[in-house]
Amino acid sequence: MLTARQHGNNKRTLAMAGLAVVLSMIFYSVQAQQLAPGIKTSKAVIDGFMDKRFGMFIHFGPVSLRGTEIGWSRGSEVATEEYDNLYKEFNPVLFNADAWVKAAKDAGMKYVTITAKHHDGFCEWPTAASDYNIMHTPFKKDIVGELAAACKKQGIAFCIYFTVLDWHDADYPVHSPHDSTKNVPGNMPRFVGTIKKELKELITQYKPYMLWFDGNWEKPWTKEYAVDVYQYIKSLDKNVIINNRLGKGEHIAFSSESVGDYLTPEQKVGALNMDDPWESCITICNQWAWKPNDEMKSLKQCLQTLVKTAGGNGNLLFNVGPMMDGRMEARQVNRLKEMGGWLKKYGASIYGTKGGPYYPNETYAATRKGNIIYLHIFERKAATPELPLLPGIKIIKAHFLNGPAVTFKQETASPIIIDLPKELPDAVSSVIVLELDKNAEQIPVIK
Ligand code: H79
Repeated sequence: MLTARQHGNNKRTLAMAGLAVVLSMIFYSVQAQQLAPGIKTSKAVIDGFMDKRFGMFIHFGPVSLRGTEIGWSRGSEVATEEYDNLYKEFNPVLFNADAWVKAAKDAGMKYVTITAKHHDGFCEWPTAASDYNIMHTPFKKDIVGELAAACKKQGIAFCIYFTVLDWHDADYPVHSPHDSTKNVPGNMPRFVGTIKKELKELITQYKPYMLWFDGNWEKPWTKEYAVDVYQYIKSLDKNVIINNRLGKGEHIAFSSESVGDYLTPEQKVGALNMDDPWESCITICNQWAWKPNDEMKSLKQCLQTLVKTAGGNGNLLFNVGPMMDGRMEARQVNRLKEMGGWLKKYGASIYGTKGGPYYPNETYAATRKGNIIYLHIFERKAATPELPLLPGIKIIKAHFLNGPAVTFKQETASPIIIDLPKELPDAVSSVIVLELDKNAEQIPVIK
């Protein structure tokens, strides 16, 4: 027998369940309007991408003849007419796709992303969609195609950067980010047709592993176009990974405006996030495209950027801008090689790991895999640094990665104390392996 009160509760429960069903139906139909079910990139594919942790971004184009910023310097540092004619003298005769890919591999990078088309509209492959492409330069070689082939040959994932805005295309309503009086009505449906044609070429000819979209913030681009293009791409290759800049909204968080698989903080290390996949894109110097004497990051800055990114559970897409002759600068290639040297020794603490459980800071970051926490020490600020305690978890053993044992003290209710030697084994980032009695990947994040 039910009491009146229980009866009331049951009624309420039923009503709540009914409401939940209705809400989930509404949610489902909203979702269905956005993306047809079953076409989202699978978790297994995204997990494989996130395991790679480190990739190379390459910003290259006729603008390297001026050494100013790609896209953005058009109509500011370089007059528009001058910028739009640079392709006529673009001849990177020392371009060697194998050398670029080797630089990426020697750095320990697992993927390469090339600017097939930046905001200036120039296409680095022989597209049938527009004459403003590499075949109309004195160079006349398919940069995208040669790079795709070199990546395949050397066993590294090949990816394509493609912006959804084009200040050069008459159909696109915005013709300058610096001068809104140049805006025209344009013809967005036709423009979207053009980019679909270009994407079809890129996807079917070069089989990219990932597409890195950009330019989504300008007004003409809408979420509806993004959903349409996402579905179109997936009809050509259901496994291609797509960053969140195909959709609208913020780079660093998903929202109802988002379309795409992962978040894209730019020029900063993303915050620790165990739920959403993310990749920070950061330049080795300051400019995306090559700039003479651009200030280059130190090895310490480069490596700590990578370690903090992995420590926050993200990937790093590290950018190089090759010179107008097609070569990457020797000093940049050397810096990348130094990063690769570190990764050869300590790569187990980066590739295929998860970030956390500690938040990265200026002194240390942590990554984890199975029963291990990799503690990355940037600086010996104290002889016996303290770590927040790990409730219910026992550290069985501690040692430097490929190195000697580390002594430590762990008590139930106080911070973990690590005994550091007078000199850390690595000047840039030393890795301590903490072997736990439980799976480290299950530990909730500790502030
Ligand atoms: O391709 C690279 C940038 O060109 C592109 N995204 C990365 C991957 C990008 N498009 N827009 N933005 C970045 C944000 C705009 C930043 C700007 Fe600026 C600040 C534009 C003008 C001032 C950066 C700094 C570009 C020129 C100076």
